[in-house]
Amino acid sequence: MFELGRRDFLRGAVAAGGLALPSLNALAGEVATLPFANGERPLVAYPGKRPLMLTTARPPQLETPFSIFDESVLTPNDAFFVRYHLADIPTSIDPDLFRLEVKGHVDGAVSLSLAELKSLPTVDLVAVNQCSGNSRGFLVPRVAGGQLGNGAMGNARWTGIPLKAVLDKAGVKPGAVQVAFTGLDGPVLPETPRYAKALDIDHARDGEVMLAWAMNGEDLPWLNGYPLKLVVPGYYGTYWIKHLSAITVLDKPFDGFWMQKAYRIPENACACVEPGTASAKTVPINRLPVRSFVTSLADGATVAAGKMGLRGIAFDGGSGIQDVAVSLDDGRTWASAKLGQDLGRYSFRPWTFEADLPAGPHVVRVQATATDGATQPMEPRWNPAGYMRNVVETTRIQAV
Ligand SMILES: Nc1nc2c(c(=O)[nH]1)N[C@H]1C(S)=C(S)[C@@H](COP(=O)(O)O)O[C@H]1N2
Ligand SMILES: [Mo]
Repeated sequence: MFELGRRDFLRGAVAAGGLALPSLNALAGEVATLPFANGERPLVAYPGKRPLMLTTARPPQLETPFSIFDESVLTPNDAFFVRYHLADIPTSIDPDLFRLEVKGHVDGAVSLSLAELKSLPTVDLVAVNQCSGNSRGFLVPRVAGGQLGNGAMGNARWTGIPLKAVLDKAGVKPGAVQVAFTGLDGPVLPETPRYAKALDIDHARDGEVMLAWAMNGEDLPWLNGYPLKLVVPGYYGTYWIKHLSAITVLDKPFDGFWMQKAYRIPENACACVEPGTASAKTVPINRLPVRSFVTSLADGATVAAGKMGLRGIAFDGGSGIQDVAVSLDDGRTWASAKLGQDLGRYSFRPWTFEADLPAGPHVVRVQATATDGATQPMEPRWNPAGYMRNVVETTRIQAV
C-alpha cells in the first residue's frame, strides 16, 4: 500500500546542481575534540558547507562546532549540521523535472513541480531543527549511535508553503489517520527499509507543518534536503524529511520501521529509565524538551576576572521561553538572564547575563523555563537510545 517516491528524475541527463562528496584522504588533518572519550572529529568541508565535524562519512553526518551558536541566532546554512541514515543519497536532481507526489487516501493523487509549489501562497517561520541524538556522546553509561556533542541542532528561517495546502489540493478522504513522507535517498542494500516517517492527520493539517524550499533566504543546501524539506516546527529533526518527494495519506497508522522500531522513547513523563536498563513501553519521539546553553564560554575556559557579559540561547518545542536562570556558583543561587530578540516560539531565544567574577574557579549553570512551565532537570536522564537530553548544562571556568 505504501509506495515509494519516484526516482526517475534523479537520473536525468541534466542536473542543475550536483553533489561531489569530498575524498576523505584530502583531509587537511584539522581535528576538533568533543569533551568525551573518543571525541576527536576531523573537520571536513562538504559541498555547500564550511569545515564541520565529521561523525560518519557514509552516510554523511556532520556536526556544527558549538562556537557557531555564539555568532548569530540563525545558524548559517554552510554551518548547519547534516544527518542521513542511508548511504545512497541523491547526487543530482533536476529542479525542472523534480515532482512532489501526494497520493494514497485522497480524492485524486497530484504530482507537483517546484514551480507549482512556489506559486502557492508562501509562509515563513523560524524554527529549531534538532536531532534526537543531539548530545548523545555525554550519556553515562554510554549508548550506541552517533556520538554527538551539542552541535546536532540549528535554527533557521524556513520559507515554503503549509503542508495543508498540498493535502487540500489532493483532497484528504474521510477516515485518513496519518500521513507518511519519504525522500529521494535510499538504502545501499535493498533489505534496508527506506527512510520514512509519519505524522497524525490533524498534525499534518495544522497549517504550521511546512514544505520548505528555502532556508535563511536561500535555496536549501544540498545536504539539508534540496530542493524540498518537510519542516515540523517543535518536533525533533527525525520528522523533517529531506529531498521530500512523496506524501502518502493513510487510512491506518504507518507501519514503517522508522516509526515502529526506531526513534522511540520510554512512555513516561521523563522519557527516561534507570541507566543501563531497557524501556518497557515506548512511543514515537515527538516534541523538543526545553534546553538552554551558554554560548560565550567554552567548558574549561580561562577568562579575565571582573565584569563580563555572558551570552547564550534557549529553546523548547514551541511554547516559547519564559525565563532563563543563570547560576555562577553551581546551582546554589540563581538570577534571571535578560531575554533577547524574539524570533518566534520555535526559534532559539538569545539571552545575556552580566556577571562579575572574582579570580578563581566558577561553575556556571543555566536553566530555562518554557512558557508551558516545563523546565530542565538538574541531573541528566538516560534512555537506551540517548534521546531527549536536556539536563541543566554545566560550564566550568577559571577566572584569573
Ligand atoms: N530524506 C531524509 N530525511 C531525513 C533524514 C534522512 O536520513 N533522510 N534524517 C532525519 C534526521 S534523523 C534528522 S536529525 C534531520 C537532520 O536534518 P539536516 O541534515 O538538514 O540537518 O533530517 C531528517 N530527515
Ligand atoms: Mo536525527
